[in-house]
Amino acid sequence: MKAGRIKQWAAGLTALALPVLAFAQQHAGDPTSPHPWQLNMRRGVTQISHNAYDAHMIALWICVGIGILVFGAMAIAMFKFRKSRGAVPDVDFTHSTKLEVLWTVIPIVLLVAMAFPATHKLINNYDVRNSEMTVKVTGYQWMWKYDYLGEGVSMTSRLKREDDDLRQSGRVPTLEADPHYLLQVDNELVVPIDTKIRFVITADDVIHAWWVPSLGWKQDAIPGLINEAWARIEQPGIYRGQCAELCGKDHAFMPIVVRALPKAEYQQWLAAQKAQPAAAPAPASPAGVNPTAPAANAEPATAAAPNSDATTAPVAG
Ligand SMILES: [Cu+2]
Repeated sequence: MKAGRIKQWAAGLTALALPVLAFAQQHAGDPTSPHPWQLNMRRGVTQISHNAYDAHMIALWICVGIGILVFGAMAIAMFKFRKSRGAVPDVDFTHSTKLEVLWTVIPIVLLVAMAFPATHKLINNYDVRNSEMTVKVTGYQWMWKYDYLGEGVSMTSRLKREDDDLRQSGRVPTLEADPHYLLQVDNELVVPIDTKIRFVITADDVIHAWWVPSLGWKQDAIPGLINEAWARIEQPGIYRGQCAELCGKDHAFMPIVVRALPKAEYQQWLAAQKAQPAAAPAPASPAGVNPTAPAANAEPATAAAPNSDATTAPVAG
């Protein structure tokens, strides 16, 4: 009986300690990509993602405080005033006005205190003014099309051939052999860092959603509607994401890969794209959209990138 109770207490305390683990993980590993047993959000590489992370941490710690108070009070009440100690219930007690006012006012104050910074950050998320470039993202069943507006550069981006073959082969992929299984594409979205990029997002058939966690947002791609979002990426690297709206049988197989390059390298890449003979960028024929140039120029950023993977770059052929 006694041993069982100790076990219960141990389990309870372990559960309470989980947020501490999450806190400890804040500074562990790569902040831009997930790792096994990660409990907490990643911090990401844009101001928007940092805002989301900060708002999440504030709310988490307030919840931890409330949890300790509430479960602590319950534990004390159950332990100190238990029947075996001869505790007698107070049958005359009905309510306490003071307490009721207190436990109404405190949550209101907490909610308002959290709502103010959260609203401020949310408004900032949708402020696409003063963008330096615009990328149009169009969702298709089952790939993405990227148009660099005003540059005359377009490409489609679909699941990397090797991953597609692997998923249909019946072979079981492993983390060691295929670290980015189903998160690799033929043509990556190449963008510059330290640049306010406006994304206009739509779809051509059904509703999709463009989601790269490290950028800090997720935006629906809806046929006949243009949604906006923006990002200013702080460090070069490869950031992976996925379609986040169930869009049909291959919903799980339309990943997103963003390759952020230093400005000069991005300009080189863009120039190389423009120099390409105008291959018709029809979504039906992604093979015609120069897979060699981005890979070749992107190579230097791979070396500098914190979460780089050299295997992704040379997709050519
Ligand atoms: Cu989709």
